[in-house]
Parts: sequence; C-alpha cells; structure tokens
Amino acid sequence: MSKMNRRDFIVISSAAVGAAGTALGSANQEASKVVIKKLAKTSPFYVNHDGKKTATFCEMCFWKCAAWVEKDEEGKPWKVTGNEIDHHCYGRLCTRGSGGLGSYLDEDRLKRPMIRVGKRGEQKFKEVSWDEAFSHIAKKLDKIKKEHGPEKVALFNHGTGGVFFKTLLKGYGTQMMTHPSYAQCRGPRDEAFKLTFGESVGSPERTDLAHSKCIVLMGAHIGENLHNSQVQDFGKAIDNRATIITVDPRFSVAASKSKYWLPLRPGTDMALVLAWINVLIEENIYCKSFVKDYCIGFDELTKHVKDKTPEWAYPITNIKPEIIRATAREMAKNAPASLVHPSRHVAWYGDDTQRLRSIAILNALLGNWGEKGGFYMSSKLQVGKYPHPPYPKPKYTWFDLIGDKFPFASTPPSSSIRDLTIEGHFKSWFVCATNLMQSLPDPRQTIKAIEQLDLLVVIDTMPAEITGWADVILPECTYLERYDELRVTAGKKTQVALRSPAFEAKWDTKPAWWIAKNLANKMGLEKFFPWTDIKEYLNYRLKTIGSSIEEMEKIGVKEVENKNPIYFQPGEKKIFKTPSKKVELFSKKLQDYGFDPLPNFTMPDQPEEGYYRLIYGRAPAHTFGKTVNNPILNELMPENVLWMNPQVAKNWGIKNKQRIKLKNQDGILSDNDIEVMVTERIRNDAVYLVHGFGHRAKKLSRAHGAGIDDQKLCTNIKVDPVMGATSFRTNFVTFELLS
Ligand SMILES: Nc1nc2c(c(=O)[nH]1)N[C@H]1C(S)=C(S)[C@@H](COP(=O)(O)OP(=O)(O)OC[C@H]3O[C@@H](n4cnc5c(=O)[nH]c(N)nc54)[C@H](O)[C@@H]3O)O[C@H]1N2
Ligand SMILES: Nc1nc2c(c(=O)[nH]1)N[C@H]1C(S)=C(S)[C@@H](COP(=O)(O)OP(=O)(O)OC[C@H]3O[C@@H](n4cnc5c(=O)[nH]c(N)nc54)[C@H](O)[C@@H]3O)O[C@H]1N2
Ligand code: SF4
Ligand SMILES: [Mo]
Repeated sequence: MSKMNRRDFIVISSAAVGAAGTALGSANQEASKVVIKKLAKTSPFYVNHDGKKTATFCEMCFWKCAAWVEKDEEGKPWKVTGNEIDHHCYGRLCTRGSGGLGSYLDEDRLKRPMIRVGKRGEQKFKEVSWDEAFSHIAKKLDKIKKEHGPEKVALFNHGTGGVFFKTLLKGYGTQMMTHPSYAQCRGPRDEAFKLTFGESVGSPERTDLAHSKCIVLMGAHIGENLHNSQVQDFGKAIDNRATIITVDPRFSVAASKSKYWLPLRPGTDMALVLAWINVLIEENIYCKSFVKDYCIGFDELTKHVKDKTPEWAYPITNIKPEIIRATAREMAKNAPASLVHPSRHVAWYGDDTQRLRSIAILNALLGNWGEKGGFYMSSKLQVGKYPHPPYPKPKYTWFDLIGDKFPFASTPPSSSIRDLTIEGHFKSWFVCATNLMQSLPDPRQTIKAIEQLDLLVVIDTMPAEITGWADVILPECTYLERYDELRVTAGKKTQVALRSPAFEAKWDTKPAWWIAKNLANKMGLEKFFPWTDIKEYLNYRLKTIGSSIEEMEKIGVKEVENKNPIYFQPGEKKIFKTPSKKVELFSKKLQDYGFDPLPNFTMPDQPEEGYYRLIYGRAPAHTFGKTVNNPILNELMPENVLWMNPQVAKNWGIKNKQRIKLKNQDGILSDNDIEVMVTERIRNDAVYLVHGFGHRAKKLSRAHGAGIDDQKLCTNIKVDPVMGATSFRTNFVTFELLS
C-alpha cells in the first residue's frame, strides 16, 4: 500500500485533475482569498459588512456543510469557513465551499424576473416586475386548472428552497414532484438497499468509513467526488492503514491510495460481485452468525452463485481469478469492519438496481450492518412542522400514471415525467435549481417535452440552459443572501443547521420562500403559507426543539443527544423493515413482480471498432455544470480534458494536448473541442471526462462554449425496469480530428 497519509491524499485529489490548490486544505483557501479579494474590490455590487460571522450552510453541492461567512480585516466579504461542530464538514470546507463567494459575486447572475419574448430556446426575454411575473403565472395556472386539472403541473426540484414550491403546488392541487437525484443518481441504490435491508443508506451515506479496515469502492471516486466529511473519513481510514480496493476502469485518485486497483471492463461490476460472493461462500469465509440469525435466501444464493466462479468472471471483467480471490479474502478477514461502498451516482447501465442488489447482498455476507466500520444506524432530529390546512386531494398522482411500469419507484423518475410530457400528459413545469438540459440524458427529448408545455417557470440563480427555455424566469438570490429551510439530515449525530443571510440580496433577486409565498398570495393560496415571514416560520420550527433563530445565528448548528446508539448493541435483536423482517438475500418481492429475485449478470453492449465507451465523473473544483461560471472556481478549472489511453492515441495518431471533438454512436457531434490527456490511467476501451462543461447558455460569460458537454452525447438510454433510472454509460464515442 502506498505510504501516503491523509494530507497527501487530499493534496493529490485535486492535483490529479489539474486543479490548482488543495481539495480541502488551506492552500486552496488562500488561493480563493486572492481571487475573492480581487473580485470583491472590483465588483460594483460589493456590499459592506458589519464584521460578524454569519451562520449558513453551503449550497454548492448537496452535502450542505454548515459554515460561517467571515469578513477580512477591513470588515469586507472575505471567506467562508466550516462550522467546527458540524458532522458534514468537521470544520473544513472543500474547494467549492470555499469558492462559494464566487456564486454571490458572479456578475452574470439573473437579476430580475423575466418573461420570454422570443421563440422558445432563443434566450430572448423582457424584464418585468415581480407582480407582473406572478400575475402572468397565476393566470396561466388558473386556466390549466380549469381546462385540464391541477395534476397537469409538475415540479422538478434539486435545491433547498424547492420545498416552498412543493407547498405551493400541493396547495394548488398537484403532487407530481420529482428530482434528478433519483432516476439519474441514487434511485437504484436506495431501492436495492430497501429491498435487501428494508432501509436505504441515505445522504450523507451511513458508511462508517473512518473505522473501516477494508473499503471497496466500485466506481465511487471519493477524493474527486468531494463530499466533505466522507472524504475526510476516507482519509482517516487511509491513515489507519485500512485496505482499500478500488474497482474502476480509470486509475482514480482513490485508486492511487489503494492496495488493489481492479481496472475492470466497464459495466461488468455485477459479475465481479457475484464472483466475490462465490468465493466467500465456497471458502466458507462469510459472516455465518449474521447470515444464520438475520438473512433469508442463503441456500438459493449459494445455488445461484455456484457457477459464478472467479474463472467465470475473468473473461467478463478482465480481473484475474487470483486477484478476485485475494480481494474477497481481504474483505472477509476484516469483516465486519469491512464494507463495499454503495456509491452514489449509480444510474450507469440500465440494470443498476440489480447491480446494487448484488452489492447489498455482498455487504450482508460481511455482516457489517449496524457494525463499527460498516453501515452505522443514523438518526434524525424530529423538528416540528409549521401547521397549515390539509392539501386538496389530487384526482390522480404519478403512481397512477407509471406505478405499474416501474413498480419499485418510490418517487417519480424525472425522465418518466419528461416522457409523459412528450406524450401530452403535462401542461406546465416548475423547475427549481436543476438545469435539466445537463441533468437529464438526451437533451433533445427535454426540448421535445418543453415544446408541449403551456407554461415553463424556472427558478434559478444563473442564466443556465434551462432558463433559456423558460416562459417565466424567477431569479433566486444565492444561498449567501437568504434565510432558507432548516437543514435536518439523518446522520451519526442529530443536528440541525441554519442558513441566514450574510449579504443583502443583489439586484431584484429574492429567496425561494418569498417567491413561493407571494405567488401563493396571487393565486389565492395564502392559507398554505400562514406565517408572516421566514423568521416566524423558522422560529416556530426551532421552538419545537428548544431553540430559536437568535440562538441558531450564534451557533449555526445545534446538536441534540442521539436517542439511539449508532451501532447495534451486543445481544440486541436486529429487526429489518422488509416483509420477512430479515435481510432478504433472495427477494420474493422482486420475484412477485417478475424480476430476478437474485441478480443475474448480462453483458452490456460493447463498443464497435473505432469507438470507445464514454465515461465521466467529478472534479474537486466543480459541482456538475453549476459552478463552471463561478469566477473563483472557473479560474481553477475552466474546461474539461479527455483522458485517453496511449495505445488509442497511437492508433489515431493523436498527441498529448491535441484538441479534438467527439462524435457518438448516433452521429451526434460535440459543440466544442477539448484537449486530450494521454494517460496510462485509463483502459483502452473507454475515454473519460468531467461532467458539466460545454455550456450553451449565452449569458454565462466564462462557461459558455468551454469544454465538452457529455450530456449531449448521451443519446442511447436504457431504462432500469425495476424503478425507472436512466443509463448514461451506454454511449460510445469516436474522434473528430480538427483540420
Ligand atoms: N467535486 C464534486 N463532488 C461531487 C459532485 C460534484 O459534482 N463535484 N457531485 C456529487 C453527487 S450528486 C454524486 S451522485 C456523487 C457521484 O460520485 P460517485 O458516486 O463517486 O460517482 P460514480 O459515477 O460512481 O463515479 C465515477 C467513477 O466511476 C468510474 N467508472 C466509470 N464506469 C465504470 C464502471 O463501469 N464500473 C466502475 N466500477 N467504475 C466506473 C469512473 O472512471 C469514475 O472514476 O458525487 C458527489 N460529489
Ligand atoms: N451526463 C451526466 N448526467 C448527469 C450526471 C453525470 O455525471 N453525467 N450526474 C447526475 C447526478 S448524480 C445528479 S445528482 C444530477 C444533478 O443535476 P442538477 O442538480 O440539475 O445539476 P446542475 O446541472 O448543476 O443544475 C443545478 C442548477 O441549479 C442552479 N442553482 C444553483 N444554486 C441555486 C440556488 O441557490 N437556487 C436556485 N433556484 N437555483 C440554483 C444552477 O444555476 C443550475 O442551473 O445530474 C445527473 N445527470
Ligand atoms: S462538500 Fe463542499 S461544496 Fe459540498 S456542501 Fe460541503 S463545502 Fe459545500
Ligand atoms: Mo447525484
């Protein structure tokens, strides 16, 4: 194993992708300060500050780290730092969190409400007052309700403030609410763990990485995927000399910290997992007490994997049998402080729930559920809700439309709402904090759906691609300028965090709560917002846990003692929330719906001659496409590069740093060209880039036209039959050399 310690790991995690500064270290904060200072001093929108630390939580990604906004020695906006007691960040912010001031300072931000004047997608708008915007929306929604029913309106949400639009639209009469973090991200994992253990692993994931002695990462590229405390916990495991096994066709940052790097053929993870299960059973090294006391279906599983030997898996995965055996033994030796990380973005190949089922089963055989170094038991603080009258009952919900098609979908897949819209089922979308053009595969389909709508309302901070297609744009102020809904997440500690404004909202931008509440007034739905303002709302909620805004503004995070221990206690009888109350290795539930009760591997399509699988991931400096225009983070990483194996480069006569375009299997050409990075760190059947670049929105002065947008090239989609997730990694590209 590499001798690097946690600090080296953190430094390397960003150096590896070419971003300046450290991922979580002080050097990055220094770099950010310089840029912030430069920007702040030249910005015409610069606001004076009174010298206090302001409590907030970060909105730069979904980890929501609690933070302080601080001023420099002159009392001016200076930096954002981590809240020491917060279990999402342990007092430190990542690159993007430190660069959060850039989202406030960005002069390209949306400034005023706007109504479309040009053709859809032409990005032509006129500025209007909030009142005009609300009247316009209220009139259209009234008409839709009268002519088609309120159920024809859907909400796509992926931001903290979206909860207020949920209230608004539920009050209006629809419950069609979706988010891309389900069918394009975590959905298959959550359903697979629910089917197996009766519970999902949540966010933050309940993995006890800091105490693990063996961690298996399947894709999960922790270190580039920067979810703060998770990276720090992973760093602690490295310091403790845990055995890390990384399965990735690319030599990721995590792979560089690993005892074993298994560069498997993309899309064959399930075959590897079945072979690992085979070894654990054949060699009798699985956790017998856990299986005996808590699992059902072990005999069926034994039979099922009998022929899934490492020799069977070798030609499929390209991982040698002796390596498969050695790694299985490492897992068993360290169990139960041994875990196979369930990953987060798992919508890969279209049979993802079954792959995640195999991972859940493997974890069960390691007996790590509720154990130190395995999956801990998380708790959530119960914070009272502000009462309001009951919502009207919709005539039908999403489940009536697609429940039969995807029986294990627990929320509607956003891609299904899009498909139904193309078929004419929806008349209006509200889109809050999700740039659907970059989050849903095949943007052509998204455009087709939008063309069916009578009204598209977008609530965003930036003139993103989706706002370019809006009928009405409602500009939200950034998280640094607003109070917001409380952060109440399940985790090791029961905590609540407050977001309060550090700066006055610039231009005519408003917080989501204000927008939703005032729109509700216009629509005659004020009874669903019975509070006078957000402070009254928050105070009411905080009072139910014995706190107040006043207290929260001083401490930022309040911790209440955990009622339940995070590990199972010796002798405690574990009860699982499955139909059998046991861990279901064999799933009767899946069988009843005609799905494989035990996961079966099928080989994904392979690239044709001259084509390479397009794979993608994250970089420490950015969150998807939403930070690419951020003046601080853009300076760290202005565009993405294409990772290419030297053999491929040689066959094509492509040199390191040469610029090329990509064309996919359906003849779709990337808008822009990017630099090639020739590297042994990737297999020769795939190419890799960081997701979120190649913006088309004209008003994004830094991000527009920079880098390649992987989403445009994701036009071959397979849909997970169990719960409706869309695949992304079923696309292949070839190269267009520039003349
Ligand atoms: N900096 C930063 N961090 C983030 C985010 C961000 O935008 N920026 N986003 C957050 C969000 S919402 C999510 S969901 C997570 C996603 O982060 P993860 O859950 O870690 O995402 P993955 O898609 O599993 O990881 C991408 C990795 O999978 C590898 N890979 C590609 N194909 C295969 C394959 O077939 N098999 C295997 N084993 N590996 C493969 C790629 O080479 C790459 O290293 O990241 C979170 N963290
Ligand atoms: N090809 C491909 N597709 C993917 C992925 C991938 O890796 N590759 N990843 C998938 C995953 S894991 C996920 S979770 C989804 C994520 O998908 P999204 O959450 O849609 O991510 P973004 O595209 O960054 O869009 C975020 C939008 O929110 C806006 N925004 C930022 N802050 C605020 C705010 O405070 N208020 C409001 N109102 N708006 C704000 C930004 O300007 C931006 O337009 O994408 C999925 N799609
Ligand atoms: S991980 Fe980074 S970007 Fe995400 S919330 Fe925490 S500090 Fe912000
Ligand atoms: Mo995600």
